[in-house]
Amino acid sequence: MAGVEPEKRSYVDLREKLNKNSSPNRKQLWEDRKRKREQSSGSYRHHSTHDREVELQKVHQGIRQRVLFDKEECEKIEEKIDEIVQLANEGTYKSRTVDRAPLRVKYFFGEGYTYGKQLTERGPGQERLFPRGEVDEIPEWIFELVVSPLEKAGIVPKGFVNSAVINDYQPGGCIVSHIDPLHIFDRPIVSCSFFSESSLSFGCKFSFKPIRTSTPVLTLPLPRGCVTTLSGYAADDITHCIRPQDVKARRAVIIVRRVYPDAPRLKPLINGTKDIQEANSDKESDDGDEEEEPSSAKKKRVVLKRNFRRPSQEAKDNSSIAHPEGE
Ligand SMILES: O=C(O)CCC(=O)C(=O)O
Repeated sequence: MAGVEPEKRSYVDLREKLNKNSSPNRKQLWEDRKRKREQSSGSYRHHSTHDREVELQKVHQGIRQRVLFDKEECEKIEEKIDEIVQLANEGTYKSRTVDRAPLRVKYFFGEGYTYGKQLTERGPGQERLFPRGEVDEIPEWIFELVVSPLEKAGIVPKGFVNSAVINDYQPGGCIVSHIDPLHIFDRPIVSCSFFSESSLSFGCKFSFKPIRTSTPVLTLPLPRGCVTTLSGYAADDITHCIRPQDVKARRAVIIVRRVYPDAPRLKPLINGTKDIQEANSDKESDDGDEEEEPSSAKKKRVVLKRNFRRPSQEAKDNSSIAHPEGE
């Protein structure tokens, strides 16, 4: 069973899985997983107790947890997070670095990508990295205070991390159910929790207005200073989320990941044109569970959608670009 495990936990098994996951045929893997998810029809209500237990076991097998940062280390990292918040409020960062929603702000470093309602063609497999240089570099302190301890503990191989995201949640903030895009991010997905305890829920459906969540398959405590890694079934075959009721006080997470070198990327704007064409268009068509990302302002989404519209689609689709909340 997953839970916070003792200090000296070995991560060797994760690295083995990691090697398996770097095989070139990720598209095939994605399609197989999609088929499996469709077979189980996404409804946990109709599963037998046995099915639920089997699934729960598979989720637990893909989770490792360990309290890696002590109180002093947490305080130091939390001060640095506060500095990031201040720099963002002063307008220091590139626009793609900061993504604001009402009770949650995301800061992307190293790499950023289109997701949720920023996408014209919505759904898993459609996510694209922003052109190189459109988000700020990973701050040095993240390497020193977070990545280096993770490497020393054997949680990630040296040089693995090329992307860091900080989510800063206010009470009631959330991240809707999603799977971190398989065509963009290697496994494991590593997250480090700060400021206060929260919980990560698996296999939970969101509905909106008012926001509601179904009963999760698993709700995993995330204490302050705890590192959680997701791989295998827990990362690839079941969605995870942070429910609003599980953020009772300000909480932040630093998610460190490896972006594949060949992950599909948007081309930079040329001559100020608003159309962004996609690089690696042969990598489209992956599919899977949906990320149901609620967004801060519909207005902002509309602008983004226009920006990501491809010329071929512009001709086909002149209809409304607003989508209902919550997919
Ligand atoms: O807040 C967390 O611990 C998880 C966040 C997450 O899954 C994400 O931002 O993709």
